[in-house]
Amino acid sequence: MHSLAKYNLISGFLLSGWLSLGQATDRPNILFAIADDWSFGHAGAYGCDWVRTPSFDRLAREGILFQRAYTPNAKCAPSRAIILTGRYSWQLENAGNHMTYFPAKFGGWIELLEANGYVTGYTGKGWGPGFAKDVNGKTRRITGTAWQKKKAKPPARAISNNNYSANFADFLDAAGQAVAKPWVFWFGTTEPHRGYEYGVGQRMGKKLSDIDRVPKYWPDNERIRNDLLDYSIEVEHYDYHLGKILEILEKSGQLDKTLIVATSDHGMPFPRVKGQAYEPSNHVPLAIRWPKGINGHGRVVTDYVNFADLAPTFIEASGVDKIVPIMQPISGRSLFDIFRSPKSGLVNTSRDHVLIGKERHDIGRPNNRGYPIRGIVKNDHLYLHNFKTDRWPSGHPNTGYLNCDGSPTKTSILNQRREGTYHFWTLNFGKRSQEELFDLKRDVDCVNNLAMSKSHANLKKILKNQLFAELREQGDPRMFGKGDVFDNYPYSGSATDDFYKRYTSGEKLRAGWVNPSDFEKETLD
Ligand SMILES: [Ca+2]
Repeated sequence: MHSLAKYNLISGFLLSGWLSLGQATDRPNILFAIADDWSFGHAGAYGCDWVRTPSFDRLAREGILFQRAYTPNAKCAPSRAIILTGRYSWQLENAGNHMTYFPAKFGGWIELLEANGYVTGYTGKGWGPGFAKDVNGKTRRITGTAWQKKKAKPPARAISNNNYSANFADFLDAAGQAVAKPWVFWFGTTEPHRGYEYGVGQRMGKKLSDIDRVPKYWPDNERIRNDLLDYSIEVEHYDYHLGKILEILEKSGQLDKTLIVATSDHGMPFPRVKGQAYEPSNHVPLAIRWPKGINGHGRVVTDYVNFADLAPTFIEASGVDKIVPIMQPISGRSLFDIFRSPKSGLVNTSRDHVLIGKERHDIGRPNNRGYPIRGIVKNDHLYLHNFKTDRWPSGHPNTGYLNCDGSPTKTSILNQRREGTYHFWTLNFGKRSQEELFDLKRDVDCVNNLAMSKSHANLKKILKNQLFAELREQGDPRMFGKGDVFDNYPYSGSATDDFYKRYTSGEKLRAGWVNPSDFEKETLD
């Protein structure tokens, strides 16, 4: 369906569902399980051996596994804002940025469901980093009421002591007091976000040789393989608590009347993945279990779906038919067509592409600027348009490439350049040409740019035209010469505002997510 048409369709009233969910007693509970920085493919259900995810695999086996689910924006705050509002990040004003102020006018589906009789709660990480306040300046409960009291000794240093599943149990007990009310719970781990305990993967019995392949954009060495194993331990921590939560639901008899969505906000916190717009950046794991609402089980679906589709799905499941005045018009499409179909593979031929993009993530470029990109993934090709090619894609070298979390992998690549080997540094941190085109079937790592290939000229033109036409329909300021608005929104972190100017004029500033050695002393170009 044309995006403008679906915009109108969902703006005031949602289509009534295939299921008869009109009565309050039919309304499912909703569990939204979101890891922080977990990449597509790193789950048993996707054929991965070195990251063990039995709980996620169970959801896939008893529900639907999605092979082509994407976040339109691969950074925590904008990705989560898309999930909450059903709008693309370029339709969310300052909420399209990272470390920002969430405009009060963009209500989310959890607030909508709460206003319509749901009990809502979350544990761990909800939306952020940034501030979300209502029109009166009061902090919004944008992912519900916080349940954070229960703590547990973490299995490794740098893993949170939040006992996520125990906090869910507390929530469920309290929700049980609210007789006959359905609930929404946002289970958001801070794993596998960095930092990691170096070497914990090997300490827990994994081997460097367990990793089947290292992507072509990183060197393959011991340090990086350790970094990958340490990441896997953190993914497994998310999966462990997901499993505990499924047990709690099963014991309470609520498992089958709960719509469960398990995913991650974007790809892993490694160079060229998180914060960028390549295939591994935006492609996310997604499994959905809901026996009462999904036709069949164990289905593997290859339709292109994206995070803007989640809000309308949850709203349709809840039976709420009016999103105004809480929410603004939704751009995504409810997944109910996929739920009700018995098919695996491609279910709906009109779900043939997704749009991705980004504006300002993090800090540290001159004049608080971001790195704007828009892109489209269609038929296993990715077209990217970089709007400001004079800027540094992963952040300015002199301020530590602040859109890339500090890590053994990052240090390894930065040190290679300092020792005279530029190949990996160029791929991960170097400037880019305006257009990039990748054949994802042959080049999932996106290292072979086909944008200048004559035989791909026509395909590039078609993808660019479709991308820009849809963005114009969606009102993207970047399409109307007004994209710099994203660089001018205030930062929510005043301590690091105007970082570049202050740091380069000698002020002692800290940015805890990078290493001191990430800051280049010399001027690079
Ligand atoms: Ca994240």
